[in-house]
Amino acid sequence: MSRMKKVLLVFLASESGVDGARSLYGKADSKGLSAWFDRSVRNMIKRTQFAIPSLGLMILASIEVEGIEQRICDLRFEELPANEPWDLVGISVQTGMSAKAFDLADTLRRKGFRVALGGAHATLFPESCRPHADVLVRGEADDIWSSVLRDLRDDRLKADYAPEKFPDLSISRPVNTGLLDTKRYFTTNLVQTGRGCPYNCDFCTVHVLNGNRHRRRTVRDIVEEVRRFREHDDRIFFFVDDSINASEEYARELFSRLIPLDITWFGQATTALGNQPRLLEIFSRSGCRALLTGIESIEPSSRTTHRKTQNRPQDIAESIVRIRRAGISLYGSFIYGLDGDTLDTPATILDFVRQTGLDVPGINILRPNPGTRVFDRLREEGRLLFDPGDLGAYRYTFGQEMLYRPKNITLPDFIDSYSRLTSKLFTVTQSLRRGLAAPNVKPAVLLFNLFYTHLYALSRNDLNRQRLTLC
Ligand code: B12
Ligand code: SF4
Repeated sequence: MSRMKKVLLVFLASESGVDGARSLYGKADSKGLSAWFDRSVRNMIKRTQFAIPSLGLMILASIEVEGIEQRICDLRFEELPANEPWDLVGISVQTGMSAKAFDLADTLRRKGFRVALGGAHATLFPESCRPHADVLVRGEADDIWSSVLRDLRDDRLKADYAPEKFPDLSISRPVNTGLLDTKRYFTTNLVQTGRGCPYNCDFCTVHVLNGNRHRRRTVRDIVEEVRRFREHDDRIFFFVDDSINASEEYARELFSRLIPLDITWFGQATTALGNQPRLLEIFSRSGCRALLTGIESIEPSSRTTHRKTQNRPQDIAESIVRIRRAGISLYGSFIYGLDGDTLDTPATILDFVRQTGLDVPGINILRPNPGTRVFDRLREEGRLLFDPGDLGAYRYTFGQEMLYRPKNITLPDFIDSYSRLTSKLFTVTQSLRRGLAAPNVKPAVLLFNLFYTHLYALSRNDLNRQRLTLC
């Protein structure tokens, strides 16, 4: 009988950002007390806040094919076990980390391993992946991965795999969280109820990657999954959906059925939730403790230009107040630097944060990610700061680098105003105040704010370094 074939599924750490921000100028590698402090905070941020496994790789690793054995390697926590005889190494590639993924793929191939590339970047830019891969998998791989595994087993691997259509999510595909080292993560309870988004925000790729139609799993399947996951890990659940309240009726049914299970959970929702009182009450009763919401902009002209047209701006503030009143803490994510923004925008954001009492305000700089409409438009307008053909240059950082020229504000003014905004919002005193005022999970809100105080200081330093080269 032929031997079991071994497959390793690899998740990369991002250079900077949620996996632990570090200076783009290498300060963390220097010696001394401040470098030690930066490294310690970085590790704490990684461990306490974003240490969650990749659901995509959990799904793939749970697919059972006779003759194949799969393992997940999370490079945020472990070295790649290159001394073992892997028959195929699958790497999940995101655009901002594509350069790093390609380096790893090239090194592994030089050592004689076969490499499969998949994930968001392989779907959006297959041609850029091809020179670095033996096998290229485009799209959502829930079904097609079993074909890859069977072909590997039968020695007939092809160079290209792509599903003909999006997977039907109403089919049950049990995920096995037992494959993970639970202790590494603050939770392994990641659940996705649906995919696809009917909106077309021009800075986002979700509607491109997962389609414009919202596909949903069955409520029964999810309730069973929650029960099963809980046997293995009784910590908090994270619903990774981009907007968990996208379909009110569906969400009402699902979370009503979860009430008796007595879990606690957090997720991502639109502020429309504030106008869905019955759902809000069900969320609260089913154990929702915190939500992330993409406010993006409160400048009407920016919202229209970037096609963020759902939810009227005037309703957003009232919605936030209602959600917080229901006992749910809110992380509100803004983007500064949109095309309708001016030097008055930071003051509007500050007022809005004060007025609504947002628990964690996340202030992002517009990031034109390759594959988005805004990237194409800024390229046409000659406003990108790096070679648009060099996709790897558009790396992910924590607000540490300008990638484009804002429309109405010069680069130096933009960097100054962004820096002033984040230094006003994030201080130790403000963090304590927000932590104490949070309607729920006060220690987590406090920690988030304190970490952001550190991260935005790093962002200011790096932006000011970049400014010297730009102006
Ligand atoms: C939860 C989440 C996180 C979590 C968990 C990390 C993670 N990557 O799983 C946290 C908060 C940590 C996070 C961090 C980041 N994230 Co994030 N995240 C998400 C979110 C909301 C859901 C991810 C998810 O679980 N999806 C469900 C699974 C089933 O889908 P999937 O991961 O895409 O996997 C499927 C396919 O892509 C494919 N596949 C994936 N990998 C592989 C590998 C192989 C070998 C194969 C064959 C197939 C394959 O098959 C899977 C099953 O169908 C998505 C948005 C979204 N709707 O997907 C953004 C998203 C993935 N994140 C994104 C970004 C930018 C980031 C950060 C870089 C942010 C930052 N500035 O630091 C970091 C990167 C951290 C890291 N090391 O990856 C972008 C990626 C964009 C892009 N074009 O590459 C997305 C798409 C959001 C967006 N709106 O643009 N994220
Ligand atoms: S930002 Fe949110 S609402 Fe807009 S397209 Fe992306 S997932 Fe949909």
